[in-house]
Amino acid sequence: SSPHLRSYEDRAQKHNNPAARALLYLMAKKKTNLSVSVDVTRKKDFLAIIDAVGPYVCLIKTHIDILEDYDPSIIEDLQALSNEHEFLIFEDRKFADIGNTVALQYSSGVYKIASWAHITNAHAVPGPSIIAGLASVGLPLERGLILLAEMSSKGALATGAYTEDAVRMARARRDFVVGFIAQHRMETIGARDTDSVGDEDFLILSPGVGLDAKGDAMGQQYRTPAEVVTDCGCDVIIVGRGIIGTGRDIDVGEVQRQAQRYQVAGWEAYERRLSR
Ligand code: 5FU
Repeated sequence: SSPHLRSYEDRAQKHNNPAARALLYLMAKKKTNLSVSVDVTRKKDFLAIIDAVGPYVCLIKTHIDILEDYDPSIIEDLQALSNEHEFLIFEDRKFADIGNTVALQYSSGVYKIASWAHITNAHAVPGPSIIAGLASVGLPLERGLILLAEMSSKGALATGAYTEDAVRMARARRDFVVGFIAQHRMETIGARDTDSVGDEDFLILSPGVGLDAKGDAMGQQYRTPAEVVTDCGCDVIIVGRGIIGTGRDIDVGEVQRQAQRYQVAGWEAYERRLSR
């Protein structure tokens, strides 16, 4: 049956990729399908938010390059919080170049993403070579890759045949590609032969989730956890401003309350989906 009708626990036991297995295991253990997107520019806020939401999330999503006061000690602090609160780390890097270049961007430079991010993501636009390039770095480190099959923003070009081709690219590299950024499940997409799909288990990570707002002034579009998880069968809800707010000053107590609220909403939506 389609993976979204099975429990996270069951899927954890059967998944072949270590990062996906660890994520599904944590989701079941902590009863959370929430990923918080920590889109702030100051180290102090970044770490305070992660410490506050840590107990409620399975995955912390970062844009490491927006930190203004980045230094390598931030990664050590992030890893300590990841161990303390038990969450994985997803750098939302959206790689989009030829294989050789993305391998360098992933392994090297200022951020050395592969050394600390359990999961990262890539656009499908360069074709299969982008997966080969990232896999050359990530597979030996037991990392997982998410492909962007759809986007949450208004007018996104990743639709139709593009989305289908992204799914085909992923199917050819199931050792490393563990899922999609998407708004729906992808199993029903494209030509499928029973052999290749039998044990296919792609995680669907969905950004564009909010309980209060419907969108922002720059084309973001929000759906509720119930729409995303129960109705559309997605596995992980990614929430940024719905939890961390939109102001410059961070209210850590409020951030924690919102994280708890989204955790409950996401988990209830998952339980409803399984009981259908
Ligand atoms: F791939 C995508 C996408 O399609 N939509 C997104 O919003 C990624 N995102 C990211 O999720 C985006 O870069 C933000 O980091 C986050 C959503 O933040 P929000 O504050 O919940 O809108």
